Amino acid sequence: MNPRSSLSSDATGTQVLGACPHDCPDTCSMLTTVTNGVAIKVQGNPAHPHTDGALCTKVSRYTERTYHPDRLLHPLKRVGAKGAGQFERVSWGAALQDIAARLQAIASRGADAAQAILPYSYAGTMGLVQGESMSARFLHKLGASRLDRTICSSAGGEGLTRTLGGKVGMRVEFFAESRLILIWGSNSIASNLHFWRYAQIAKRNGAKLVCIDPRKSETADKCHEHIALLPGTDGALALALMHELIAHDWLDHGYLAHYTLGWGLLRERALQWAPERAAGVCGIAPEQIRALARDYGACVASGAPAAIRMNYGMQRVHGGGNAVRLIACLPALIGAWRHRAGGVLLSSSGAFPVQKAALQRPDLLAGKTPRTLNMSTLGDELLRPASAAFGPAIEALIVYNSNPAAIAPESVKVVRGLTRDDLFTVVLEHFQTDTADYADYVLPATTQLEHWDVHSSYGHTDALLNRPAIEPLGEAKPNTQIFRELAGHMGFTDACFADDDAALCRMAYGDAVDFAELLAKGFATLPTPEAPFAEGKFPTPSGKCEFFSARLAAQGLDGLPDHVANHEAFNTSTQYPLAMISPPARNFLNSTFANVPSLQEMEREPVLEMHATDAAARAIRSGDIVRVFNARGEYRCKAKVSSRARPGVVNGLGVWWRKLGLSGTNVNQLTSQKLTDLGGGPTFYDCLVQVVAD
Ligand SMILES: Nc1nc2c(c(=O)[nH]1)N[C@H]1C(S)=C(S)[C@@H](COP(=O)(O)OP(=O)(O)OC[C@H]3O[C@@H](n4cnc5c(=O)[nH]c(N)nc54)[C@H](O)[C@@H]3O)O[C@H]1N2
Ligand SMILES: Nc1nc2c(c(=O)[nH]1)N[C@H]1C(S)=C(S)[C@@H](COP(=O)(O)OP(=O)(O)OC[C@H]3O[C@@H](n4cnc5c(=O)[nH]c(N)nc54)[C@H](O)[C@@H]3O)O[C@H]1N2
Ligand SMILES: [Mo]
Repeated sequence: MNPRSSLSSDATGTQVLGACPHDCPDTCSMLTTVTNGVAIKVQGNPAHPHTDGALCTKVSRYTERTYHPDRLLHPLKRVGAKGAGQFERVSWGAALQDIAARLQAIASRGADAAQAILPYSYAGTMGLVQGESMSARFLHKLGASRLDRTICSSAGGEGLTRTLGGKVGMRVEFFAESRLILIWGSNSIASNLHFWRYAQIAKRNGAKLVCIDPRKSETADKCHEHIALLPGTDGALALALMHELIAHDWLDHGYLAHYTLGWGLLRERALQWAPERAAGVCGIAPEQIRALARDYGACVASGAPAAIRMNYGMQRVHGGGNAVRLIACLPALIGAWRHRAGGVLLSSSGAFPVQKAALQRPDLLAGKTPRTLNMSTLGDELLRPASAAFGPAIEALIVYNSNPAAIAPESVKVVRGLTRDDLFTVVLEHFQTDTADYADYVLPATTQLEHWDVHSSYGHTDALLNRPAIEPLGEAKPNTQIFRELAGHMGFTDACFADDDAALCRMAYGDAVDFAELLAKGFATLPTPEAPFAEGKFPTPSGKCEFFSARLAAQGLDGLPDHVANHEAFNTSTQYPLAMISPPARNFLNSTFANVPSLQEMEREPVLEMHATDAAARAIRSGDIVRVFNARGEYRCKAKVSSRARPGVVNGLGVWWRKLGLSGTNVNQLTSQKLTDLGGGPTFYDCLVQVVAD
């Protein structure tokens, strides 16, 4: 394949077709302009309907990030103490030889000994090839511990799957035709901009937009209504909405009878949730609940399509899985699915025919069944001693596409684990992140402008291809190549370790997507139905929308969804009387871009948004340095007295690199490793704190 098959070439340069690699529902089609081998500009592809020629502010700085003076360009070996960040340059050969020898020494101790090696990766790139392909083959062959990749979406994913049957829902473009849009736990303007474009078309055509979010976000500013509920109370709100729909008979009885399972049971439960009861739990006025139910219920009589855009913000709490189940039930009550512009969308990723086994080759396990560890409890896992139940203590950690020191909960324990002198840590990175500071070896990886990849999306239903636009910088190599060469040093001779990236790109979808189309256009639209559940046909075991899940009941769990209170439920009379949420800062992507000067300038510094009454009660003014603390740790940052915060809730916008913060910490110094009700997810937004002036 010719990498730089040019769209157009003229005096200003060649344009190369690519895909934005970041963890975002939008998965934009990207054009990179290259002059004399240098990428001078990235822009949104005007030919891709969802991207519509526009990138977000942060990704429009992708060349600034790629050519950042701090880019890692050579392999590095630790020479100072763990975490001191002192390294010396070494050759690739020496680094890989030594890493292979260290891993071999662990693996050769016995049958299951390689379980002492743990990979840690997430979606630094969402690419199917630079994500889990060659890396997974390597780890399978090695017999390393497996990683349960729960850090973002597993509670919601499980809730959605138990109710609708998969990570499926409305097609995003049809939100433009909706008449009522509930934006639920999503700051779309910051984190799903290309959905927001469709919502704005609907708004201009007279649709009503309602934002359900504890924070008065940039998106809440632009909606007609904002319901500022307490974090982790969405399930109670959804139940009270059902209560009102039932009480006023704003129901599509035909839809309920034909296409749902367990209505009688759900009805009984919802009738226990009068608006007054839910309002007490949610910290809002009962009238707000009644008004929302009226708007939603009115769509039954009028036939107007009502749509819900959930995002993962609302499932980072104890009851996140159940809350998603309850919200995913709502469209069936009013028959919203009958219309292509009605229903719900949390994730569209289930629509993609990814050939996971071909990419990842689980057959290389050859009968081995290594344990699986949850990435959301990394701190505990790193500190756990060997035992019969756990198996060997973790002795080696291989990190790629992730920055766990910054993004994993309860960083005090994560950092204590990473500091262990008897832990051997390898980090594949673009930059010397907080995590890379604790590495024994840091290996320079290529960026999206320097490698091949294929992408799916969790916000639309187009597959994308990324071509390399420029040669790798310095000695950087794609993740795939690093694992390929490491396999060689380990003496792994299976033919699949010789597959090149072009071959992996073709394998990602096999025959299910026309690869020639991907090569020519950069994207290919999947053939998905316009109104997927207009006549039921849910991909659940029963084929119906499952209010009652026999599969969950069989696991001994509640077959019906319910409101599940936070682990750290809001209570003003406790030692930690404020609930802290830590949603993304608009110009960062998780911890990525936190070191890019032009974006840092926009976000300025880590802040904690506080409501005026909470600030006044503590004699805190905007600009004061505050200590935010709980039993797990302490974090210092600047207070910002702001109407974006509701009383009782403080917003610590994330995720900053620890070393760029005031005392070398960030918000995850305070978050806990407690897990969600379903899916074993993290509970970043279920976190009580106290705040005092420093
Ligand atoms: N600019 C930017 N875009 C991003 C990201 C980023 O870091 N920056 N992250 C990407 C990633 S990894 C993901 S997973 C996606 C989705 O990312 P999400 O983290 O879901 O981000 P948002 O869509 O902004 O939704 C977060 C919103 O949920 C609100 N929220 C917090 N707790 C609750 C709650 O209990 N109930 C309700 N109803 N709302 C709550 C927050 O105040 C916030 O406004 O976005 C991606 N896009
Ligand atoms: N307090 C709090 N914590 C959170 C969240 C929150 O809202 N609040 N959000 C959570 C969520 S939703 C998520 S998804 C996680 C995200 O956590 P992570 O997946 O760790 O995401 P990032 O922090 O963006 O770190 C990704 C790293 O991958 C690197 N990278 C990118 N591309 C490549 C590549 O091709 N090769 C290699 N080797 N490296 C690459 C980047 O340089 C970057 O340092 O964070 C979670 N943590
Ligand atoms: Mo995420």
